[in-house]
Amino acid sequence: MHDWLGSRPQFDDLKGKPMSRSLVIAAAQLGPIARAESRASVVTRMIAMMETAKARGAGLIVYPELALTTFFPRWFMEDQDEVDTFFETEMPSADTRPLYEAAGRLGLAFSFGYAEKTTDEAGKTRRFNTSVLVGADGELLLKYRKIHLPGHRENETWRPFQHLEKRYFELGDLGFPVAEALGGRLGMCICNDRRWPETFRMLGLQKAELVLLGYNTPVHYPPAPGHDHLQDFHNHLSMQAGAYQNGTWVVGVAKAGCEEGCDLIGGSCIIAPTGEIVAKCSTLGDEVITAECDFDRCREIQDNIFNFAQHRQPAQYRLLTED
Ligand code: ING
Repeated sequence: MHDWLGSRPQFDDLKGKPMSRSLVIAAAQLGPIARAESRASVVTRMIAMMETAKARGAGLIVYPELALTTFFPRWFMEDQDEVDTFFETEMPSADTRPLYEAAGRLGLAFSFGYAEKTTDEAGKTRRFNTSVLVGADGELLLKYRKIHLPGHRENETWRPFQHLEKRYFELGDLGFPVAEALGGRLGMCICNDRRWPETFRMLGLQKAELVLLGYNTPVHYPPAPGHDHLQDFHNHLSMQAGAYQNGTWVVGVAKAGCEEGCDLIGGSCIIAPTGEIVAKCSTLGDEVITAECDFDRCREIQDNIFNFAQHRQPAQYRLLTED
């Protein structure tokens, strides 16, 4: 019997680090949010899922993109005041403070997406599709603003529903940050970002060990209706590839179900650095799944098949970053 343990090059020496950098992660898929549903009602649903996640030993819970309201880019709205009713001007706010308080009571870090309206240092109003990672103590650990904004800017009446993210949000201006948090190196992206290999590689080049993302993905894609039956496949294909090709855990969380007449895919899942789905939602409603994620398993990929220092050839990829 070959002594594999003796002969195999040992992964990184973890001297001085905790024996195992494992974290139980909960993916908290949200079912539909009606246009008229209050933020307080959604927060109540989110807190109920925090309780469930805690009962299963989770230390982190991940919610979808734009988790506080219905997916409003599906409608053309000319009145900016009406559009702004879907945005948050402060975080936490009176509506979301209960979420922060519950996280503190339960000792849970949490991540969620929301529409951010802010004022920059020049006093200009800015609007982003944003996600945050918050520690159990309420500390902002990481913030990301969506870079790949899909859809279009004008009302395209041929469509059964719109997808006006290019109209309502600006290009994210924070890059693809990675933070040391919860015992690992964490990054975030949002929805359409997951379809672009550049997103995961930008995080992988910073040695991300966990990528958190939320999504609102309609089953029907008006420009290519022949692909509607492939939405679940493309969802997992994108995230599994991103995980494997960069040796990182990926948690992808849906806003799911029939929301204001628009069917959104579910399929929320937790994916290992090998690309394997280790936990997956099986409904289109509010559903919590959990998995124990060992950050050290990233070494199996990052130290070998995708050891960038040994095998990657950036001088050959110049085309990738040309405009
Ligand atoms: N939603 C969709 C997504 O990228 C989309 C938009 C759907 C693009 C289907 C292509 C095909 O999952 C968001 N919010 O980006």
